[in-house]
Amino acid sequence: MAIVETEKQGEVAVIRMNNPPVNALSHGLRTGLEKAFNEANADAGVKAIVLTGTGKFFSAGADITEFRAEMKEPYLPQVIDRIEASEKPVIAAVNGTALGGGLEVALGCHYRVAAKDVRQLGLPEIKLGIIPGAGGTQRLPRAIGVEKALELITTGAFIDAAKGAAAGLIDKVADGDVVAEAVAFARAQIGKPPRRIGEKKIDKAAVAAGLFEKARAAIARHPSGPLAPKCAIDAVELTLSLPTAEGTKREREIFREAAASPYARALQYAFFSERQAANLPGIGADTKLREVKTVGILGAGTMGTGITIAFLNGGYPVTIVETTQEALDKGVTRIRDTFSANAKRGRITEAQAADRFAKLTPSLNVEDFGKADLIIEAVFENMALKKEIFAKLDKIAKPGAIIATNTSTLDVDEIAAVTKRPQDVLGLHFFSPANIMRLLEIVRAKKTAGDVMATAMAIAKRIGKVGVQAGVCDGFVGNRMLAAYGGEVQAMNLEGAMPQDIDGALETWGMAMGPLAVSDLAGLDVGYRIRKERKLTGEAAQFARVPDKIVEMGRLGQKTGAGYYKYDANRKRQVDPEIEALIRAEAEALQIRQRSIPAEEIVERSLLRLANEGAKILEEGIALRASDIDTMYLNGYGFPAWRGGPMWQADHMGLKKAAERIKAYEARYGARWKIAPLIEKLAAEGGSFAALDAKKK
Ligand code: 3H9
Repeated sequence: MAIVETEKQGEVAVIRMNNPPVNALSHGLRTGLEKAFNEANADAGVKAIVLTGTGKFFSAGADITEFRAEMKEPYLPQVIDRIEASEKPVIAAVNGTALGGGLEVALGCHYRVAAKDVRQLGLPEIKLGIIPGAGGTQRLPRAIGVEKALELITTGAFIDAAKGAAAGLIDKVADGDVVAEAVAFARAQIGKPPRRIGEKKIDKAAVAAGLFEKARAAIARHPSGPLAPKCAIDAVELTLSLPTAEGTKREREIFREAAASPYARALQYAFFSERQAANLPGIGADTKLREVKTVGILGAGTMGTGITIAFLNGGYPVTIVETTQEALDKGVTRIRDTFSANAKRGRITEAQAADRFAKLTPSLNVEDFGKADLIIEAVFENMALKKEIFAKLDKIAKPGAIIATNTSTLDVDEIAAVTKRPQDVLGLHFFSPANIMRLLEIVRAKKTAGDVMATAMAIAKRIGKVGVQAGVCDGFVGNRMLAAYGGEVQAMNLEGAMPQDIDGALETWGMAMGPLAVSDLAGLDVGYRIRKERKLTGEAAQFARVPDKIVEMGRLGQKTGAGYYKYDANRKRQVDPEIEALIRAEAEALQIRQRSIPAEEIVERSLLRLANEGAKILEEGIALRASDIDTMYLNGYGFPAWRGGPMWQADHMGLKKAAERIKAYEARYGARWKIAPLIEKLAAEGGSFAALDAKKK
């Protein structure tokens, strides 16, 4: 089938877009559409036009891969203006997802008939650091009202066909064949003047006073960064003063400004990186996945219950096993409470909550895992215990079952080695709270089979996680980098940057939460226990002094009302002079002269320690790509997507400069700043992590 095809059904021309996988509005598709509309408009036998897509997609919008180069004519706004200008009625038969430019095309049509099961209608450009650039900011407010449009455009949220109809975006929801119903709709419009959204006047009186001021005040820490949300609000506001043609022209200029920003490039890099992470070398689309219908989870603590909820949300029946009735009951109650809270907040319906909870089987008998296709061990971090469990699971699990450990630190090879089927064993490292955090580190042990990795990747997608492969080493990818960064944070503490200085600098830069505030949230006792087991020496022991003392003061973080900060009843953090005094005293004992560290240095040292460790991880083959590392940091560590990730940041500083800065810190601080040979090599060659990744494709 050609990229655009026209089929005549009597007096109605049905134009179909066919550009798999998502009907992105590439140059080819735009050219095809322009031609098809010109022909249909010129054909005296055609009295009305229906525009539709193929498969599950009407169109997912502009082809994002084309943003990297200069756009070629016909531009999308031109194509849409021509569609809207048509003298013959044009009806969009929205057969599936219509996003961004795809929805803008539908808004250029005179009417929209949508299939009942369409769930993704929206203008998500903001998530790519841009704004709708083909009239969306001008036509959507005219279609559904300024306030609702502003909300959809600044959040990038999707609505379904029913909500679209209620808002006035969709004229008819089709119960049956959407194209047939759109053709019937078109026939009824023949001879009537077209109804163009672009000609509609905005009812200014219906716009709440102060709407735009309020919107501007609400975007201070927007996930798309500082520019696109502001641009989006400015563009929508134009509808109050300009007619569509002029508003669209201005929208285009604002679109270009946002598109040229580093934030847009970072967000688009994040979009493609996330999808690239699912591609595992040597594992193609032809790899047969293992069938996973039922899941067993061992351990009903915080991790076990979080993981259970994630699988129940993904539609899997789960058997959860604990050793005591009390622990099991506690876990089951937590799961039930989470579903009811989600239902109360309107995130799921009561029926969905009941249905998901009904798929849970609590048990005290590990033998019940005999029927499970996937078993995940989520007990506490202790190698001897995990080995004992895996030896037992080896006897219980059916042949071909996948057996996973949720360890965040332990050697998965060593765990796999106690079984007679190491090829079926891998790490599935969820992040707490496991039902919410998107990252899933999929740890490939030496003997893990390819089909087990591919199956884990597919399962990650089904349960709404971003799966990224990691190899076996202490802390895998994410936590190993975090350890380096955490060490630097402690060093800066001792050097004179107080917790509020460090968290403040990094939060102003864009991190969701500074590292010390995160530690307080997670609980300081976890790290304390790990440090005590490891019997640290040298610099690591120095860096442990402040956090260890804080724990020994009984300050375990938010849960005890105090950690690096004090917390009030609403868990709002406050600077604590007692902690400042403790840090000063420790620095004095270590004979470290304190100074005030500028915010730029705090940010630079944090980022470069992350990237330097990331480069070592990449060179060792523990991570497959630099973009995989960034995907982990964006989805598991609160790194702002509009900043791309630590590896992206090093690339954009320029690896030559990054190498110089790392060496300068090495000269000042010694071995912990030893430069990663990969950075040194790439810097010397004028290379980048991005170029290195591209070679691997
Ligand atoms: C825009 O429209 C600007 C206009 O206002 C103005 C212009 C002037 N382009 O996610 P998936 C690829 S901006 C190119 O795995 P799903 C994707 O990379 C755009 N490629 O599937 C992947 O490739 P691969 C506004 C795209 O079913 C494959 O398609 N639109 C695009 O889980 C499958 O994707 C958006 O922001 C694209 N637009 O989810 C929508 N979209 O297989 C962005 C996808 O090689 N897209 N690809 O890895 C999405 O949100 C999801 O892809 C979607 C499907 C929900 C559509």
